[in-house]
Amino acid sequence: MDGSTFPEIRSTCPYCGVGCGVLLRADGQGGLDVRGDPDHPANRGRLCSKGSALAETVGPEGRLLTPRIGGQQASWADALGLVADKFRAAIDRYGPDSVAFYVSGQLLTEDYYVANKLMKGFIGSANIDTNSRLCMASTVAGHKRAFGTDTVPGTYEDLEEADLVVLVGSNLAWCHPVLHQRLLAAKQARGTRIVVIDPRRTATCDGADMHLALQPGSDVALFNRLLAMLYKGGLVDRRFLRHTDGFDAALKAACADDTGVTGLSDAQIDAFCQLWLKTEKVVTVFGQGVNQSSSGSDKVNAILNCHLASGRIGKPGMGPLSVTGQPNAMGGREVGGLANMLACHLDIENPDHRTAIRDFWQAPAVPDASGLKAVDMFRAVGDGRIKALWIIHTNPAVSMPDADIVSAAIKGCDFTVVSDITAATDTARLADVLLPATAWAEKDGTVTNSDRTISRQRSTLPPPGQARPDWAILAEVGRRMGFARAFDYTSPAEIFREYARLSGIAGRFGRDFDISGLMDLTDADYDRLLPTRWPITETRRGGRFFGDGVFFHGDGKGRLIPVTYRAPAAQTGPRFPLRLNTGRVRDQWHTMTRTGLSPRLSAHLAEPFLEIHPVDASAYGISPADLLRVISPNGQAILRARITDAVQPGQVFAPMHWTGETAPSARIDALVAPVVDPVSGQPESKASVVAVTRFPAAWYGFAVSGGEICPKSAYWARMRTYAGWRIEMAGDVVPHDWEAEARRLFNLPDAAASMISDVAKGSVRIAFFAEGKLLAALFVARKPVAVMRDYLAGLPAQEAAGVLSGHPPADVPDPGPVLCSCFNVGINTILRAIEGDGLTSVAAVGLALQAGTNCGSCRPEIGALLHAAQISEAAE
Ligand SMILES: Nc1nc2c(c(=O)[nH]1)N[C@H]1C(S)=C(S)[C@@H](COP(=O)(O)OP(=O)(O)OC[C@H]3O[C@@H](n4cnc5c(=O)[nH]c(N)nc54)[C@H](O)[C@@H]3O)O[C@H]1N2
Ligand SMILES: Nc1nc2c(c(=O)[nH]1)N[C@H]1C(S)=C(S)[C@@H](COP(=O)(O)OP(=O)(O)OC[C@H]3O[C@@H](n4cnc5c(=O)[nH]c(N)nc54)[C@H](O)[C@@H]3O)O[C@H]1N2
Ligand code: SF4
Ligand SMILES: [Mo]
Repeated sequence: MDGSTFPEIRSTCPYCGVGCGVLLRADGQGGLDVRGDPDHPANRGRLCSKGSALAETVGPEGRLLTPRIGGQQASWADALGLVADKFRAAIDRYGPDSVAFYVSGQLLTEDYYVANKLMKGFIGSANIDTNSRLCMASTVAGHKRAFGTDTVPGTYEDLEEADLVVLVGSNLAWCHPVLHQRLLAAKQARGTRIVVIDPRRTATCDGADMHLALQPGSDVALFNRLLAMLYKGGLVDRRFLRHTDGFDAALKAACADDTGVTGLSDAQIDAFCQLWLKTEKVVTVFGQGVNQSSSGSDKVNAILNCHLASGRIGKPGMGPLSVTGQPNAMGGREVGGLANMLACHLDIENPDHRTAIRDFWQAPAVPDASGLKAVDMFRAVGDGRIKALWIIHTNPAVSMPDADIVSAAIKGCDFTVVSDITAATDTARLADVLLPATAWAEKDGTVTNSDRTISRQRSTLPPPGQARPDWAILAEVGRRMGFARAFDYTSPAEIFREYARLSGIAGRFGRDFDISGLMDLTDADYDRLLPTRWPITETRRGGRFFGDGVFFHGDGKGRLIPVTYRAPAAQTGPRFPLRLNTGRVRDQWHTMTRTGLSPRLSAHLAEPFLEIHPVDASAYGISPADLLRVISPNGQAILRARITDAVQPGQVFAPMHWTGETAPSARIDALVAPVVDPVSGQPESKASVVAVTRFPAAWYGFAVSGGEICPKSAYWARMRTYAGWRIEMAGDVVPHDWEAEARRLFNLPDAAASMISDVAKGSVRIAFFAEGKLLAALFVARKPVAVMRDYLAGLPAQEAAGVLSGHPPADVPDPGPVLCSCFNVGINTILRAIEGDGLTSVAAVGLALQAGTNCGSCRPEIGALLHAAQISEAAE
């Protein structure tokens, strides 16, 4: 069939919580055309670099195609029979709390609903927790303390109506790029002021008016000062405060707090507070710099206190806005995916809520106490209390703090099931049973984004192999465990209707989450469902919360919570002098199982790294591109040094994305201590303590290859390219025969080789050819290898006679690392245009090179290059 005859299907991007609409068209050969949906309210046609590259991630590569038991291919009947038997046996022998599910904010609502119903209603335990514990738990706890429910008061439109937007612990430019573009467009249109509060200078700072590089963990003290200033400035909204309790106590705590801990000058703090005070329409956006902290819930409430005290909440252009990470982090919270919640924002501690749920599900048992939260759950796996564990749609062997201990716990568990789309992940390698799930483009269901908008994901591609949707796998296990009627679902629409009906009951308890207006959707209605913001009832649709002063605590009032600064749990000292911050890069998604398949996305930052300040680098004798050994009390890593003043002295930053599959010595969570916020149970992923030394490499290597590379060295990190792979390596022992080593590395025992070596310099260069075309090339040196990587990465399968020089022929300029991944434009190309043609604006760079003109995700980085060029010109 001609590709153009396939219909265009509306769906939602499977990455971040912005929840952009996409239009998908199957190309008839297993591939997909993807464009932004101009009618989706979240993005109105825009996509970021990750969304634009979705088509490169849907192929068959790496997919898990059949169930496996003990590594051997198995039938669905055998695999599911075994799962049901093992869970049943553990429950019968050790009780319902001896089993656990660890699930994900990337599950669709329908998948999530079934998992939660099976565990909390039918197995009768609350031991279901989710990776949202590592992500949104502090926000959930903060919202519940202040509002009585986990409610996001505002909407995305508030960003466009605000006059001041404060971004706290959020690298919006890289992590929610389309929302960031909406904000920058608003700035251009109406002069919105933007303040970034982040210990690190990020791409988000490039579009900001003010950057407060506070000390890690000190946000509470900063917002406490703001609360005190609101009071002193007479800006407390007394009328609104009548709808709340706790102002006096919160103010007292705030006034006693010490802003010295922020490391900011009084002038900086003053400038920020004055801006806040004099601007009525303020939105405070907060991300993981707030949540992933041992005082995360207090940080959230410190922010909410200021909005409540000034009455700036739930009105156009005003309010706190927690940006969710995963596409369905919100849906998971709504559905009760956390161990301390019931479905539809009902409370596990409330006997009436429990009874309502039990009656609705006709469930044998609903637990009356919270289950194990993620960190405690994996502890219980480790010490044998959990006998059977099912991990769905998440990769905890990489992403949990203390990842080495978590991996060992999973490995040691009596029985572990992993449902994934990818055959080889760090977690899948530890499973007893592997179950193949259908992936994003193959499945149907709904997700809720950061502003409560529910959107459909719609299947566009056929499932490969024997893959099945997550809800169907869960329901089948439910049936096999003896709950035939409760899990007799045949479609996601049916699950959604049941869920919408349950939310109506929650609504009658006065809960916020009520989508009962959707409970009578026919299958056809569900298929057609347009993006809709909840609540959705007979009397109410979407809108904002709390502007009217109505809250969800028993007395109908909101609460200000007294909070005071607490330092991060781990203290730096002589043994571990540096504070380790972790987070994300622009073009990779978490453990890279999908974005890592895209050559386009893999070209932006091709290696794991540690950002370290020049002052620390010189104190530790570190030069650019050195490899560093990074040690914490919990584990260690080897990372490439990036010397930059984007981080402060005494602080270092590393990305979270690399894994045993991509760079085994760079799994950063091996170093992160499993300390949590006492209220939310969320781990402190951003404030570990480490020591750094040079890794004493005897040799450094860089290689490109058209085929798989099988590295064994102490350090390696590999990435996809259009021509195959590229890899960085280093070792502490020099192989005695480099040609033999290279043949092994590339699995090319017989290929024709050409080689240059300079024994005195420790330099070796080997290339392998077949029929005049390059198969693979290896470059080795005693120092970090100086070759033009981005040029070499394109050479496999080309006639590349000059490859061993490591540089392009003189007339071909080196583009440098890719900055604009849509049009494949490198940094050097952009710099040459800025300098050579005297370009002074992002728009001019776009006109000259196209860079930044499609998805726009690289525009902040182009801005930074322009800025740096202007500074250096001024200095000349
Ligand atoms: N490209 C990309 N985008 C993503 C994802 C991805 O993997 N890749 N993942 C998605 C997910 S699940 C999530 S949760 C979001 C996360 O989105 P963000 O929260 O924006 O991302 P992070 O990089 O984790 O952290 C944000 C910032 O917090 C800062 N920070 C660290 N400590 C502190 C502190 O004490 N105070 C303050 N104020 N700031 C601090 C860090 O320096 C960092 O710049 O991104 C989503 N979007
Ligand atoms: N140090 C540090 N650690 C962190 C963070 C940090 O900032 N710093 N951030 C934390 C946060 S906020 C988050 S959200 C987590 C994310 O961490 P994870 O959830 O562990 O990371 P992902 O790579 O998104 O894992 C998703 C898995 O699901 C699989 N998958 C994809 N589609 C499907 C599907 O449809 N069905 C099924 N069954 N499987 C599928 C993928 O192949 C992959 O293995 O990491 C946390 N860990
Ligand atoms: S901002 Fe990017 S990653 Fe997030 S939903 Fe939109 S296209 Fe997907
Ligand atoms: Mo997240």
